[in-house]
Amino acid sequence: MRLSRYFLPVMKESPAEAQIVSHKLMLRAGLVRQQAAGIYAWLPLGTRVLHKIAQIVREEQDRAGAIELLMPTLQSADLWRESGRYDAYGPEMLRITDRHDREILYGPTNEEMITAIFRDAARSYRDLPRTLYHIQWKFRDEVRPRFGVMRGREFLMKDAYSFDLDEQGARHSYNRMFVAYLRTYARMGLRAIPMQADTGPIGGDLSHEFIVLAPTGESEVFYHKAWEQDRSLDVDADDAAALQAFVGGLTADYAATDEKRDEGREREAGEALRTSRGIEVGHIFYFGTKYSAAMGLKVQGPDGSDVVPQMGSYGIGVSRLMGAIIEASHDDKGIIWPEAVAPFKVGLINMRADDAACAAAADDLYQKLSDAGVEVLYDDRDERGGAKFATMDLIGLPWQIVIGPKGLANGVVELKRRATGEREELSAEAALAKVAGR
Ligand code: 5CA
Repeated sequence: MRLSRYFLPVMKESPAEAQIVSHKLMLRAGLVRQQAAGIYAWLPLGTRVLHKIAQIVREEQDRAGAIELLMPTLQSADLWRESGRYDAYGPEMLRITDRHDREILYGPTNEEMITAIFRDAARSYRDLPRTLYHIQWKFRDEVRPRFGVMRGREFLMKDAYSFDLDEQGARHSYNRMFVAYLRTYARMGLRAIPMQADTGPIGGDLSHEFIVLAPTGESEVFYHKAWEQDRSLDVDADDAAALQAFVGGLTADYAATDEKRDEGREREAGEALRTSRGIEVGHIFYFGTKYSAAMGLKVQGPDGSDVVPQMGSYGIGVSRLMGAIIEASHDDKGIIWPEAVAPFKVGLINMRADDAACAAAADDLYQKLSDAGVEVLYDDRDERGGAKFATMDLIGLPWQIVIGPKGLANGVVELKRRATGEREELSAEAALAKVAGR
């Protein structure tokens, strides 16, 4: 992509309305623009990152055996009356009336709808177990939307729902998601700690929040320092007993949100107890038959009698993750994208757009990078070098390649790693080979 033809409105100054660094950087780097309180437009660069985050989430859901579908954002009020949550959900639910005076709502979550879809199709125990998921916009009329996309009113969520024949099966589905979540966050360069958590309006008694530690996080959390190390996620997820033992081993180390603190376990942890603030990037729930029983979902069991499926639900804050990644990975110049979610892999800078030799060399390298399948943003604008460097550092692409007249005379370009600031001079071919990973 040529920057001269792209849409990248960056801001030099920190916008006054933003309190935390990720919100400031998302506005400055041209990722989002606020349209109303807690409602954002995703600009082209932000859209690319959002898609990459969603794709990693999708790949790990698929790997865990979950099946993707897509449910609508708008739902009928009657559906929610079946579970009894229409009145219980309160003012966070955005309620709308259509032209026929029918009550609808913008979905804050999808337990009711998926239960109805499954109920109308599932007949026997052979239709179980299944886990279905979608990646769809949600709306919650939060009292205090804040921190940009961290606590929005409209936000993108991955929500999965599992249906099992019995409690043992449901725990296996839960454990599969548990490990899939840790893998998902690790691929984005994040360490998320699973913490015992409250279930709130979703319900149930087993629940974990996945928390990324950050001083600006909204939750206060408590954990054993063992969680500060990377952990192996190498386990056979098809082997229910092995998986149960693995998750049991992980959760042997204490970690809890404020609502679920356990004095006994904190005493046990002693000196190793840590306290911090954190960002909730995911939340998983096992709630048994709460929705299946209320909504009349049942299937015929192996012995011919009716079975009410056991359910769980599993959320990831896809749009919130963008804020969390930036909180975890930035410096005073701007964002430092982990390669897996970077909007482009390489920023190519021509220092002198008015110099024919520089322009020809930069055009040539741009073509070769594109041909090699490397995602590249090419700053071909007629601007000062200093402004180009500042923009590239601000938007945080993992690699920068700089072409200038002096280097060109010596047959070299400059390759810079954004994360470390490390620079080297090498031939254009060598730079191409290095960023293309061959
Ligand atoms: N139905 C369940 C799981 S599918 C559910 O809705 N869980 S939740 O309420 O915990 O939301 C799941 C995730 O969405 C949260 O962990 C959080 O990462 C994200 N999330 C929730 N509210 C917001 C919000 N207002 N803005 C941005 N992300 C949010």
